[in-house]
Amino acid sequence: MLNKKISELLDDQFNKEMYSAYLYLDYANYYHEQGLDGFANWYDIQAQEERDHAMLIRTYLHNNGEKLALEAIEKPSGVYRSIEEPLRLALQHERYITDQINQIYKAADKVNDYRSMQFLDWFVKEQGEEEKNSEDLIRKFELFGNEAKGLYALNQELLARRYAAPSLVL
Ligand code: OFO
Repeated sequence: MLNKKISELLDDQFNKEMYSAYLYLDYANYYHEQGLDGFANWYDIQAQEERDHAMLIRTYLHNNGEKLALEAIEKPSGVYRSIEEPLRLALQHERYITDQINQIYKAADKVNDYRSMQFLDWFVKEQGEEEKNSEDLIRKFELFGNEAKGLYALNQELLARRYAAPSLVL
């Protein structure tokens, strides 16, 4: 059994990870519509990773005898004003998720829930990587994305991304 508050926060985080997957699928759909299959591939894989994160939380809750309540997943906007906009929104979103993970970590520390803190260590590191990836992508877009050849090359680079299962196994 976990502390009730920690269990609730993790349950809520499951929903946020599923929303992240939904959000990134929305970006992927947008890029498909724009003919940018590399950008779409990048966010399709991103969405899959977010779903993995949700499933890790689910497994952790189950392994600790906790129930998981499935709540409705918020609807992403589906409307973007420029090719660059989802990239910037993704960074904002990752920073928000980092803050949420940090808050659960802090709450776990408060109730001496070292097990959950150890579980969350992986997510803390992962968020650092995801923020960096989002920042790098914005930087590359600023450098190359505003002219056709550069955008084509960047799209090709993103097309080469392959899915890798999470390094955390529970
Ligand atoms: Fe779930 O990894 Fe970022 O948001």
